[in-house]
Amino acid sequence: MNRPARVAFITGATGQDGSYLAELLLGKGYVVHGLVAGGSGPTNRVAGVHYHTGDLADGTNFEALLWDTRPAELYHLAAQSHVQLSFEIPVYTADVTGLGTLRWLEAIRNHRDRTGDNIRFYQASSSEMFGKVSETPQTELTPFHPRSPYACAKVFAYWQTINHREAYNLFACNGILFNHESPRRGETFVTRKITRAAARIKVGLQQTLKLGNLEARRDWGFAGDYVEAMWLMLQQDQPDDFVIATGETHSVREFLEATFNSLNLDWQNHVELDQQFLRPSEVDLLRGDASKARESFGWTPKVGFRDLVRIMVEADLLLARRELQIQTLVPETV
Ligand code: G4F
Repeated sequence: MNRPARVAFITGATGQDGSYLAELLLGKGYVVHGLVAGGSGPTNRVAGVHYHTGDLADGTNFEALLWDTRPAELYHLAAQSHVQLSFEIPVYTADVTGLGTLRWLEAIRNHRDRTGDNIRFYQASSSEMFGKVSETPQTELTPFHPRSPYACAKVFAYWQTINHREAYNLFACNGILFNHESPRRGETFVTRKITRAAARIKVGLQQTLKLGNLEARRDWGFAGDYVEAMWLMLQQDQPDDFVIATGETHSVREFLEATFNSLNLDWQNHVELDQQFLRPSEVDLLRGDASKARESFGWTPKVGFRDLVRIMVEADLLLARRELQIQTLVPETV
């Protein structure tokens, strides 16, 4: 007899991580449900996923969604995830990114009381929580010193996840993920902003790229590798918290150089520094140590820094060429 398929629920299902995770889970035979915010467009939709509408700032339909879909695993990836934007809308960020997590944890707890279902919960915690770092590399034991409203909200959500584990015995895990990128990354994040602009410059669609702090250092991995770690975390016997990182750090300037060099362009001819992209308080250096994840469930990153740049540049070059073709076919009307 065939075993019934496992059911997973992903919040932020049409985001970069949500779409890679949905593909991974569908490939493993899961039935996948995804939450998307009411106003969000059809970014990164994956065929085969059942999408539902919901809002982290509301939460009134979360229990009904659990009742209707009966997931075994819930991956909470949705958030107001842009660090710089969080300085402009701090209260909204705290509500969505911080309280939004608590709304899901409470829905899962109430659902268990009603049904007996023990839904496994994954919280998308962030290396931004380390902020002004007190040691390098950062591990699960490194103290947090958040440097933005976004990071403060993520620290709240991190501890709330642990509190639900300890107080109510929920199977709840924090994945402390360092920056992870891909061709599906939003265009306002620095890596994608760079690869997208460099490709457009290459084909003549753009001349300049405005950036902020080039000296910030990040531990950049490939999003496709990182969603596998999320799944592995929820397959363990005990819930726990894990750092997911490559162990390498590079500056924004290095990412810029690698991108422009790969297209035979000199970034210095195109990049302008623009104060509006500087943050009131910055995270200068992130480099993670993912030894615990490696030792616990064998996770290691497959895509390195140079390959990540190459993958993103190739995808954005295709996009830029297509954009150019459309502009040539449809001349601007006056
Ligand atoms: O690409 P970023 O905006 O990513 P950031 O702030 O590190 O946050 C990302 O990674 C976190 C994981 O550590 C996630 F939790 C979070 O949700 C998000 O996905 O900026 C990276 C660095 C910063 O130091 C920033 O100051 O790039 C610098 N930067 C320089 N010029 C810029 C720009 N960042 C952006 N977004 N745009 C610029 O023009």
